[in-house]
Amino acid sequence: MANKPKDDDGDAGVVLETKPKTKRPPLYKVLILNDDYTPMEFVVHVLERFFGLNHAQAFEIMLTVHKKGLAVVGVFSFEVAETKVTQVMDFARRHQHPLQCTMEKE
Ligand code: TYC
Repeated sequence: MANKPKDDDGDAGVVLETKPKTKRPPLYKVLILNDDYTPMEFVVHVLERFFGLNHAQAFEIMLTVHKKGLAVVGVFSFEVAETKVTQVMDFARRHQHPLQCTMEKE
């Protein structure tokens, strides 16, 4: 019988271990856009109601949007960001304000 070398498993040293794939899911920024018609108090209310901001934080972000044109109001998973955008857009439409809310991959 042939004398097979004991430690030759035939894999010629193939590296089988790979880096564990632990890619985090992408995050999405939710943005509020300025317009000329939506009342400031309405925007402040939206930021308190849907983004859990206190009155001072909400007022500050509203003013940033008013002056700069837009601001990021939060960063969320895709599903949560999409829900926030829908909630804000529905709420604004129901109150007949043209407020716009969008999301953008971070
Ligand atoms: N520019 C609006 C006004 O003067 C106020 C406003 C702020 C509107 C922020 C939208 O996202 C907005 N009444």
